[in-house]
This record gives sequence, structure tokens and C-alpha cells, in this order.
Amino acid sequence: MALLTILEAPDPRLKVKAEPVETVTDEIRTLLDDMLETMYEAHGVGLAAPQVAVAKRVLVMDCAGKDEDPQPIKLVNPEVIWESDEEICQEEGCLSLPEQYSDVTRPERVKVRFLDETGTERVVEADGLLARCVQHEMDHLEGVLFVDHISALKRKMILRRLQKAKKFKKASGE
Ligand code: K1U
Ligand code: ZN
Repeated sequence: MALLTILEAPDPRLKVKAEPVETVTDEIRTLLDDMLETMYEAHGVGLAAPQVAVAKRVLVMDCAGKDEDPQPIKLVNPEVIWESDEEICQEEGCLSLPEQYSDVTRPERVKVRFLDETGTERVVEADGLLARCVQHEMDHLEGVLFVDHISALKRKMILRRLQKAKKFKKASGE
């Protein structure tokens, strides 16, 4: 397995709509495994292929609690087939916008159809953190970041803070 580099905003590759996967091949299975390893190493609960510079409709998640066994989920070509009318506003972060957070409103529950790593069609019904994470990751497949859900003013502030943090890291040799 290999650790992949996670792109950071404002990298233009994060704004591209990802392409569907035609067949779940060994190459896709390797990508899924590498993405999971990269996600765990970065202490995230989700990761989408565009975040590692691969414009394919592939994502991984593990929303297990700290005291639970790992629950890795690998999704290829995910599609939301139902969403609840009830919405919920919660704070989000993103591995591509390190240390930046904002409240985002999304449907509370969703049903998602996808292909697993064997190419078998499955449906997952998600609520809580899993519902938030899968919607956040599916946004990445459309080239959408959590900051695209908030006001232009807040978005500008977050992107400016990110630029400042990058300059500071560069200057201090990190
Ligand atoms: O896509 C990403 O950048 C990963 C991101 C996904 C996410 C999940 C849930 C809410 C917002 C964003 C993260 O993993 S954020 C960091 C994280 O580890 C975390 C977030 C919420 C609860 C617990 C952990
Ligand atoms: Zn993200």
C-alpha cells in the first residue's frame, strides 16, 4: 500500500467533476486501499479520489467511534437515491482545507447506491456522522468543497486564513 498526497485548496484539481468508473479493476482496488491508508494516516473519517488528484468517482470512509472496531467503507460511483426532508446544521472540516471549520446544513439522513470493491451494487442508509461524511465526500466528486455551502464572506475569510497558514509554514521551513 502507499500513502498518497492530499491536495489543498485552492488547487484547481479539487474543483473538477470526477468521471464514473467503468469497471472495478485491480487498479481501482489498489486506489481504494491507498486512499484508506492515506485517510487513516491523516486522521480523517473520509477521503474522495479528487483529494488525491484522481478524477474518478471513488471514495472511502470510516466513521467508527474511537472505542469501536474499524468500519472501512469503499464506494465506487455513489449516487444519493433518497434524502430526508429534515436538515441538520453541523460543523465540518476537510483534509484539503486543514484546520478550517464552518457550520454546514445538509439532509439529516440519506440512502446511497454504490458499487463495492467487487463491483457488486449495494445500498447504504446513513444517518449521523456517516450521513454527513458521505455527503461531504460526494460533494468532492462534483468539485464542491464545504466552503461552497457558506457565505462568500466566510469562504473568503477561510481561504485567506489557509493562504496565510501556508505562507507561515513555508517561511518556518515545515
Ligand atoms: O473529505 C475530507 O476532507 C475528510 C473529512 C470528512 C468530513 C467528515 C465529517 C464531517 C466533515 C467532514 C474529515 O475527515 S474531517 C476530520 C475528522 O476527522 C472528523 C470530522 C468529524 C467528526 C470526527 C472526525
Ligand atoms: Zn473534504
